[in-house]
Amino acid sequence: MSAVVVLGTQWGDEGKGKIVDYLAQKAETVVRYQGGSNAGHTVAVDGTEYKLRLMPSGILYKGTLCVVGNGVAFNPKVMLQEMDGMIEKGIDVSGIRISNRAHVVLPYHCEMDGYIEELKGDNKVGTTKNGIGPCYADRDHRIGIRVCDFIDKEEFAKRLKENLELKNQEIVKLYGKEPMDYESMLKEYEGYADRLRPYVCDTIALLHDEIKADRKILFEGAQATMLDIDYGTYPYVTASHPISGGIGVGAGVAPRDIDKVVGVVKAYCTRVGEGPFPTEQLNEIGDKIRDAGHEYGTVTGRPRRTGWLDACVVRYAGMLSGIDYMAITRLDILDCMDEIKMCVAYKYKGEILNEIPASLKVLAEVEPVYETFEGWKTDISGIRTYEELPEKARIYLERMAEVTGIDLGIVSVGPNRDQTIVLA
Ligand code: 2SA
Ligand code: GDP
Ligand code: MG
Repeated sequence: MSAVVVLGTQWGDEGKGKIVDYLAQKAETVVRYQGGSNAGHTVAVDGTEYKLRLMPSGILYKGTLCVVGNGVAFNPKVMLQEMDGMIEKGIDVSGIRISNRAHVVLPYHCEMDGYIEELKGDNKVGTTKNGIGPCYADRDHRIGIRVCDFIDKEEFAKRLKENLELKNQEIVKLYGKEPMDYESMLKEYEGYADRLRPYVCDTIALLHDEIKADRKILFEGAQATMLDIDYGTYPYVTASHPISGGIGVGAGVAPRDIDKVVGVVKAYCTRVGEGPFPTEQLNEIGDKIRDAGHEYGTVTGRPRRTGWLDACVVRYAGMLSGIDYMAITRLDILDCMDEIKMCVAYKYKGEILNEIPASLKVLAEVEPVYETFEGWKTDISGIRTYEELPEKARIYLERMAEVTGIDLGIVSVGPNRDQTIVLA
């Protein structure tokens, strides 16, 4: 087994960072293939928490290659802040490789992300304002600036000038805001380019060499299936493809070279930002889960919306990404619950639905069909084998596997590396 994918099955923040870090012990290369600094992956090692945004979660193992693929919306400023933070903590960053084909997030993307949201008013997506949508939109309009152009001094100066002239028209005329200054932006970003140049390469060729050499590669999904631009709850989605299919376009690696897909499933469900969430609990249960789980955005600090596990969504994720097994995280957060519910089907106008509705109008009206489980009401964070888990917890997990049709592979009972149960 040489290429493994780890991705989110819900609306993000499932604990992908922890699972990637756990599996990265055996990996030689960890690759990000989509998203950008909107991601907030938390890894806890020996009591220290690392919050990673653009940096692949393999960085904490010495000697691991950490690849930022061509599908990533690459923010040089955030990358350098993260690198500096790592260096300060004594972590080696020499394994970072940045794709020369990735699109660069520039300050006007972040500004415009905010302006567009403002203009949308009540219809806003609830973005992280990291410029992700505007950066990918420029790629699709074929005016984006790629890393290969960014590190080419002459080319960058020229392209930034052309782009900023265009963007300033939009900023002033459409959004009624102040134009942005070319000279200072050029100076600042030329400085970033100078520092990042040594890390830039053709990551497609690099990954193909790795595959040929049968080296162990881990692909790290950011955001999650229900935030996929095509398969998620559009338009309340991000602008990339977190599903396993995103690897083809975001890293240049063909489907046949993927050996295993791991779907990370939070034992309950959260969402940050706007959009439908059928199992949301806008009540004291939701508050209890948020408090127990400290559910606040890693990047923005926003309180996350909380609710019961939606097995329909996880089953859908399994289908879309070909998930081989689930890594269930944060089971320990449910320790305090008297009873736990799981949505096993959707009802719409009295009928059971067989698929996730494309129409948000329908999705907003579906009625979750719940099964209720007794809570185990005991601290499971110190348990290290599946057999030792309370029977009530095992019943819940096994029903999850049954309804989703996906095997259990890992159960996580705490943020630390050792709080991980691997099923035989
Ligand atoms: P964007 O910024 O354009 O990608 O936002 C579009 C939608 O995607 C959601 N989104 C996320 N959802 C959960 N977690 C994310 N990362 C951070 C975290 C978020 C944070 O780890 O907590 O700090 O708030 C993430 N990134 C994007 C976003 O909420 C919009 O619904
Ligand atoms: P990601 O974006 O999917 O990587 O998830 P986040 O890092 O945004 O949020 C997950 C949070 O849960 C982080 O603070 C992790 O350290 C933490 N975490 C991961 N797995 C577990 C677990 O099994 N139990 C507990 N209590 N925390 C966990
Ligand atoms: Mg997160």
